[in-house]
Parts: sequence; C-alpha cells; structure tokens
Amino acid sequence: MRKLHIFLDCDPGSDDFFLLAMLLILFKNNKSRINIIGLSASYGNSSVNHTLANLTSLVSILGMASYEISIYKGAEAPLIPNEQFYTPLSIHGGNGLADVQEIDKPNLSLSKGKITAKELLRLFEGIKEKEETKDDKIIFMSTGPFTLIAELIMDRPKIKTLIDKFIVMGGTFENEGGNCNSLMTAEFNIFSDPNAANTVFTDPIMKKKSIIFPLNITHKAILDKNQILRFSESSRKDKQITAVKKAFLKLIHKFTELYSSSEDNIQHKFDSGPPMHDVLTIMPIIDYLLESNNANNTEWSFKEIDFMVEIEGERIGETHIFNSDLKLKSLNDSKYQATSYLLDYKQTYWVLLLGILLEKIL
Ligand SMILES: [Ca+2]
Repeated sequence: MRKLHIFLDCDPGSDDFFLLAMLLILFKNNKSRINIIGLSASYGNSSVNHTLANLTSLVSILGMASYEISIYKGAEAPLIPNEQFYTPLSIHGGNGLADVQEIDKPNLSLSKGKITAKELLRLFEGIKEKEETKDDKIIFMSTGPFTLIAELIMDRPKIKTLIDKFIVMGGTFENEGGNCNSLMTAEFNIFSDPNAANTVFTDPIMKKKSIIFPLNITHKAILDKNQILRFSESSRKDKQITAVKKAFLKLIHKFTELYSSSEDNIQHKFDSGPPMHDVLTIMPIIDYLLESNNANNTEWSFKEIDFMVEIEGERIGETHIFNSDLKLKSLNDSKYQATSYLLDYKQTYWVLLLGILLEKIL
C-alpha cells in the first residue's frame, strides 16, 4: 500500500488547530500509511509569531514533541502588500486561538526556522528518489493564505512536478457569498493574497493537482452545539477528564462564542454552531485510510474549473470562473485538466468526522 507524505501550511486559527489535531492523531495511529514531512505556520488568522507559537503549543499539549515532527515558519506577509488585509480578531481572538490560556503553551525550540524552497525540494526528492518510497504520494495541504506555496513554486518550479495533490481550503464560487472584502464576496485565504492565489491556481501544472474546499461546502461543516453539549456533559461525569480535553472544550466554547458575533455569522446565520472550514480538508486523507475496506466512502462530487482572482478594488479576492465542466471524480483520478472544487459530500461523513474529533482526539 502506498504511503501518503504530507506537508501542511496553515495559520492556526481555531479551525486549523482542530485540523492539525486530527492530522497529528491520524499520523500517530497510522504511521505505516501516513508520514508528516513537515508543518509550517504562516500569517493569516493571526501574525506568524502567534501562528507558529500555536502550532508548537499543539504539538506540546498533545505530548508529541518527541515525534520529531519538522515545524517551520511559513510566509510572513502577502507577495504584494494588500491594503485591505486585516487580522480576523473577531473570529480567532488576539492570538489566533481565542486567547485560551490552557492552550497557549508554545515551545519555539521545536521550530526549525523558515522553510525554504531548497529545503522543501530536498525533502520531496528524498521521497521520490528512494526505491522504497518512489511510488508514494506527496500531498501539500494549505489552509491559510497561498503566499508560501506561491513563493516555493516560483523559487524552485520542480516542486510542482513532485507534488501529487494540492489540497486546500479556499475561495467561494458561484454566488455563495463570502466573508471578506467590502462587498463580502471573497473568502479569507484567497482574499489575503490574491496574487499568490493566481500564481498557484492558474499554473498549468498546479491547477491539475489542486482540490479546493471552498466556503460553498465548508459552510455546511458545522461544529454542532448540541453535539458539543452532549459531549461536554458526558466529559464532566468522567473523572479522568484530561487537561488536553478541558483545553479543547474551552477552545470550542470560546470559538463558538466569538463566531456567533462575527460578520460571517451575521451574513450567513449559523444557528447551530460555527463552521469548521479547514477541518474538511482532512477528508481525502481519511478516505485514503479507509480505502482498503470500502471504496468511495465520501461520495464526493467535484466540479473542474479554471478561475482567476480579482487582485484589487472593492471586489479584491473575488473568484471568476472562466471554464467549468461538471464531473464525478475520485482522489485517485489522474486525468484532471483544471482545479477541482468540492460541490458536495455526504453529510453523514461530516458527522463521522466530528465524532472522531470529539471522541478520539479529546
Ligand atoms: Ca486557516
């Protein structure tokens, strides 16, 4: 069975934080199938100093410092200054993680410094040139602004050929509405650095490898407050409740509270709880792990699109599709012509994911 080698660039960020926790736990329990090449923290939901601290905090509080996971600093600012950029304090709090003290346990000695294209290429080539791993898959995941990946592929274009799939949260398409720019027509990750998004998604090699989870779909991935309540009540009866579990529950409550008064909530009205955007990008990884038992678990439907991003003015960050073709595809389909965006998935699958989040991680 081929192994997945994953590099994740993120901006934790509460939803990134839950995604990271899931990824780390999946890695811990499936080391024969998943390898983490590295994790990098970029600016976005907070400054890079905060997101990097948050990333190391998670590795520390999950007790995984001894796993020697490579942690790097990612991008610090957009390729070209974006005057409309702002740090979304109203959703993620001052430090990116709702200022929950129990989680704020940074260990910056875990960081190897800034990731460079040269270093990433060396890591990727190490996998693709070794006899026992040459047929494995390299997955680059991105759940923050697209600055880092744009910088990496511009510096060392060979990186593009070594990536098998580029799995990201980003964008909003076909009038779904957004959570950024003055008209609320853009999505945050693409809005933060529209030039970087264009660099990646109009690239003839990268676009065919890209799978986007846009707001259209992440708006349906709700951290249901009734489910959380049931879980926290059962946890209260559990005398063995761990400090980690308590810290995550506090984060869930603070994040839910912050999101309920956010502009995104005013716009889209998430009555039963906040959407957990970035967490959905773990789906292809879980699908891969389940592959041997039961094919097509997620029943995803994709739409293949070519798009460009508005880079200035009041519509900055808005996406414009100029070519699309509706197809049903799977992660293993190699005949992509353009970027694939997820149209829909079985909602029962999200409930399963939420269950894993609550029961296995916490
Ligand atoms: Ca994020």
